[in-house]
Amino acid sequence: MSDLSTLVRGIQSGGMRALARACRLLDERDPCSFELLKRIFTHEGRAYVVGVTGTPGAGKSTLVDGLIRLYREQGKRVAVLAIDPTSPYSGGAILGDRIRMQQHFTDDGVFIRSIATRGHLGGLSRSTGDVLHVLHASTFDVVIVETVGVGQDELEVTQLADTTLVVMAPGLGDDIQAIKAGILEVADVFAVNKSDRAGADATVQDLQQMLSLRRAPTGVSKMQGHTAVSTLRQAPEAEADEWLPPILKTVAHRQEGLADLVDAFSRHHEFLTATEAGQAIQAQRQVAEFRAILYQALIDEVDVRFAEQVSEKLRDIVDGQADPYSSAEALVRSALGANEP
Ligand SMILES: Nc1nc2c(ncn2[C@@H]2O[C@H](COP(=O)(O)OP(=O)(O)O)[C@@H](O)[C@H]2O)c(=O)[nH]1
Ligand SMILES: [Mg+2]
Repeated sequence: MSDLSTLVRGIQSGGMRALARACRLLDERDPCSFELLKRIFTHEGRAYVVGVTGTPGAGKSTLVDGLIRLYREQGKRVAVLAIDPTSPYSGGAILGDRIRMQQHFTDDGVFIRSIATRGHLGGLSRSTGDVLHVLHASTFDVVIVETVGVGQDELEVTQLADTTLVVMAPGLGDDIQAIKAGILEVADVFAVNKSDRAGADATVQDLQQMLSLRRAPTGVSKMQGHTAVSTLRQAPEAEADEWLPPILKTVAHRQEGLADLVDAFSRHHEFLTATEAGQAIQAQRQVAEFRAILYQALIDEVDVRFAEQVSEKLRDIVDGQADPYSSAEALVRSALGANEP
């Protein structure tokens, strides 16, 4: 397939049209997308992936906008995946109009793509993962994945990131709920955005307290005197092989605190690559990703090769001739029995 080879070369050389086309193939679950993913997969030169999540209105998109600017000033090539298709980026809200989006960012060092949350039926993180591999194969230094809110889907998507930034803001009132939704567990760095507003310090304190409670069973003594707020270093109480999420104050639209954020990202990236604990986290992510890819491949194969048998079984179940458990067991046996590894 020379067409596919052209596409692969286009992706590898960072061609925007090739990237857009690859994303479209993945979106549509085109039959050649698996082949494409096989061909472009790379262990080398992967982009560093930052996931950005947090309550709607906290300022995620504004922050992402500022981060793009900062990384571009450093000469880095940046890709942004907006899981929320309504995310407004500077120059106007783009609502899925990718052509217009690209024109707003006339900068050819920036690639932006929205991933529709609808129609993915729980496969959102898988399809986001596939797009990430296309970006890894391309020329980007950094990929930022912004989610719409803090639902289960979003939390799953952030697990694809090297570093997860959780954005909070004072006065939203639902920060505590967000924390309860499991966000504390996924956060590697916290930003208390809108620090130009009253209540920012209270939000920081709430977060600190939450973090110390979580750590209480194993690390009470280490948390004493823990003041990670706005410090550039990792908390000195942290053990060498442990990451304590720093809490940084930001004012996104004024670019305040963003350099410190990027600095915290670098330190977390370093933690992931240079410590045993970090490497274990990465290995665990590879396991999870492989399982997801394997299961999806099995499902796809069964859907294609056993469509008829599946309908037959289904008819028997509906007619009261068979139970779903025996039917599933029989199908799995006949599907796998043919070529046992
Ligand atoms: N006062 C203040 N407003 C901000 C700040 N960051 C973002 N905003 C505003 O907050 C609103 C929501 O921002 P947005 O980035 O769309 O939030 P998202 O829903 O989390 O992506 C917008 O009107 C922003 O201009 C900030 O640091 N301070
Ligand atoms: Mg947004």
